[in-house]
Amino acid sequence: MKNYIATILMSLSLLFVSSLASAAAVEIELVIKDHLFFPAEVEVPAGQKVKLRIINQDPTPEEFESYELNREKVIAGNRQTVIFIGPLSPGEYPFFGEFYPKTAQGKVIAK
Ligand SMILES: [Cu+2]
Repeated sequence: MKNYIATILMSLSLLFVSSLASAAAVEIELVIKDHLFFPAEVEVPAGQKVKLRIINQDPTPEEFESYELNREKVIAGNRQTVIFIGPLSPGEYPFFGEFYPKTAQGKVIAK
């Protein structure tokens, strides 16, 4: 009987952990290199919170900036950061690197 209860408790906790995992935000990587964003077009699921990990591979700092996403954050050279965006309505949300705006351009596309 004790084993039976332990088995039930264990499967319940596994269910709980897996539902937590599926509720966690989607994570997407965005790399800055040579003052460009890779990928320049970032596809994200609409209607969901998204974790955007921004990895600056340049030795110089860059500022991720987007009026449409209402986000701005400085990433030091050779460092990374995380920002949360969304849930977004379907559409396009431009962003740029404020320190190198001529080259560092991209957009989030929510579908
Ligand atoms: Cu700014």
